[in-house]
Amino acid sequence: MTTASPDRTQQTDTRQRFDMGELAAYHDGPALSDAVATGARVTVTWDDGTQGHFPLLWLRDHCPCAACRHPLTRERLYLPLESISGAPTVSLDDGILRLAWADGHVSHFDPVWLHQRRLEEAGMQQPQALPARRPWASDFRPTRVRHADFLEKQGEREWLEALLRDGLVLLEEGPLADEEVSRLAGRIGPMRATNFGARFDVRSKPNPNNAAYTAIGLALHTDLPNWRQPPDIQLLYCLQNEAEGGESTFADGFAVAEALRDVDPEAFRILAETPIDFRFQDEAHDIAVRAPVIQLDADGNPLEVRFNNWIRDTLRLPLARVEAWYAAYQRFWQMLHDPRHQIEFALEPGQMIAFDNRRVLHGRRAFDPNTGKRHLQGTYLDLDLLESRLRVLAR
Ligand SMILES: O=C(O)CCC(=O)C(=O)O
Ligand SMILES: [Fe+2]
Ligand SMILES: [Zn+2]
Repeated sequence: MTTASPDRTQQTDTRQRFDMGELAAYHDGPALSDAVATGARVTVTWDDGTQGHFPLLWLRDHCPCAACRHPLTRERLYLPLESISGAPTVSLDDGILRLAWADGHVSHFDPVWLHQRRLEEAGMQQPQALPARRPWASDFRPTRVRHADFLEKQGEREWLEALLRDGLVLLEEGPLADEEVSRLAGRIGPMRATNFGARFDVRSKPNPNNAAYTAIGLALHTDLPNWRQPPDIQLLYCLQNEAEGGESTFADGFAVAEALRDVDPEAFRILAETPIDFRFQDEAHDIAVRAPVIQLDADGNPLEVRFNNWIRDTLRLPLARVEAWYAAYQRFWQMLHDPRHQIEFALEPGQMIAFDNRRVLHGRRAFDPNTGKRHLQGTYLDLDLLESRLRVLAR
């Protein structure tokens, strides 16, 4: 430890650290014009006129120095278990907020970093804006991104944004190459494996353990609602689609749930408040969960739709509630399959459809395997990694 101008050394260090990690959000923004300690808080004023109030323990907890946040992993080291004794000395040091704590520790805060984290009286802004979900309008058509563009930063970003916003996006003009779906998925993150494998082939098979592996039509459904956490994102890459039939169908489960709430609030309430059983069984597995068809978040907005009639298990409900549950299910089923809500198109070889399996339902028309081949390759991804990828691309 040197005794010569420790402040100056720390200041230089601090600047460097502002380029890193938690402080990476070092964008343009207002400068600080004033900072004062007011009781157990620090009140700062930016030169755009905004003010922010930060409790002392919050500031101490967010100190970006190398002792409080690991300089390599960028993870927090400070543990906020002690109350702050004594007010810090508050000053502006070349535009940086400087707090000298009573115990001798010194913290520096970047003005823009602080501005982005202003604490509101109620509610909080999201840490980083991801595309907001947008319900499908009646004329909704999926965004299309060319395969060659997806391989560039800008195209991949467009693809990710459309997928997060609409819950569905179409990639096109891709190669007719085995495993192309795995290569594309690999750009985002590791494939999410299930009891059907990490990568699955959709075609009519001799001993199917799943309706998808036959030639029958598939009504709208979500995949694997019998899992506590069904896969978030499904990718289906079309390699062959010459058979008659086999058109793909999709519906925005959240938009239709909201439409159901409008026209039949009681049906909506029943589907949201009644857990039912989902279960898949074959030689090797027996995977089951009890959950409602429409799951709501803490604000009452749809968070997840579980809809798959093949693997809906025995309906175990109190006798008095059985008929009303079926009526609600029928209503939701009809609305989902209504042409006003359901879109339909044939996937072309070289196209890949990607969709949010916990929001958007998918299905297909029956096809006739005697008229030609139909072959899709599919996999799943976690939404966390899509969001991660978008944040990384936005850096
Ligand atoms: O054959 C299709 O188009 C879709 C099959 C399906 O539902 C699935 O693979 O999850
Ligand atoms: Fe499916
Ligand atoms: Zn510190």
